Amino acid sequence: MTGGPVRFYQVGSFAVGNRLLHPEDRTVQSDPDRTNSLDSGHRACQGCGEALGARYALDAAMRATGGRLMAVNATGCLEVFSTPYPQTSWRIAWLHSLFGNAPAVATGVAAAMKVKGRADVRVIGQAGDGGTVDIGFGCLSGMFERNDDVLFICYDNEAYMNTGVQRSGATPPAARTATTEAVGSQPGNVFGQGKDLPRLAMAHDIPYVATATVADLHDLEGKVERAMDIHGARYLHILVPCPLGWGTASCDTIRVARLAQETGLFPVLEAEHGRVTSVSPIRHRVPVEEYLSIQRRYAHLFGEHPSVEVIARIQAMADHNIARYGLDPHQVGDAEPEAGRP
Ligand SMILES: Cc1ncc(C[n+]2csc(CCOP(=O)(O)OP(=O)(O)O)c2C)c(N)n1
Ligand code: SF4
Ligand SMILES: [Mg+2]
Repeated sequence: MTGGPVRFYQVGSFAVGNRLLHPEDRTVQSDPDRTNSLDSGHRACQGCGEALGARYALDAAMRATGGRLMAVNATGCLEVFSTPYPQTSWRIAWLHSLFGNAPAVATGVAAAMKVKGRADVRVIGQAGDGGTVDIGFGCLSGMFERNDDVLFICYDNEAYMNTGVQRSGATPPAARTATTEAVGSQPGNVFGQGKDLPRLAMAHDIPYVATATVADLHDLEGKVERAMDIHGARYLHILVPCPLGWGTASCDTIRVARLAQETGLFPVLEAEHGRVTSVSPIRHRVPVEEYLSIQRRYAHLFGEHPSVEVIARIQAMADHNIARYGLDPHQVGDAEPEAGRP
């Protein structure tokens, strides 16, 4: 369809309705000829943010590369729920190795393709937050430092979900996991500096770093397409809520991801060669309570005697992100000029 303004009610869902939009404005998912890279029938929990994020990311990468793509997967939920032997939900060339070495294996695949004269075949490495920020970090930092021609995607659900919700270096302060239980005088995960992987990636000065959430899937697709246009090491960090580990309703996956962005706790941005080039502004700024209180992993902060101090510390983290990246358009002049630079 061409011409004439399309009204909101005509646009409908990202998956189907936006076929009414101008072709350039449509999502990859609205294309009936999309790859369906991660096909239905896999064993992810209902409402799994990781399954949703991976499907959109890989379909966008397939379209951007004309189907010349290989994916290398670390161990984790995404690998386990998609490939119960002898079945697979992947309809693309896909390789699993170990929990900690996906960036190195992806580098090897890209090198092998080059040697075979098939540098047109592009490579994606992908892992959960544990596989990225903890056990895989040495391999990932090497991949960045050598500027290997790989897009590495971290699906961040903020804990080791596949093995029963243990804490990772990306688990936020105060969150309850199986290894940071809601007991004692300071329940949940400790407050620390955490591992801010997007900023660590930026510190390597690689060509492209971006963050996204499953609440804005059009933005996610656009970032994958941009990343596939660039050569060298690229990093995409996607927030993917996990209903099981976060204690959220499976129907709230998108809502909780949107709240993470709108509180400022998860800044959505792009950076090139170590400098932030764009941020997604917060449209409706909300206090962190709205985000925390719908997740059972924070239930110990609420109830009869709410942990006012802890909630205030989390709010301060959100405010710090908002000031650092200039996320609130109503709070002009707060962005640090060299955001992302250590
Ligand atoms: C060397 C090694 N240690 C531990 C494990 C067990 N293990 C498999 S997946 C996993 C956690 C994965 O967490 P994450 O990377 O965050 O992915 P998620 O399941 O949360 O998507 C662990 C501890 C392993 N497979 N190999
Ligand atoms: S445990 Fe979490 S990440 Fe794993 S399949 Fe279930 S919802 Fe997805
Ligand atoms: Mg995880």
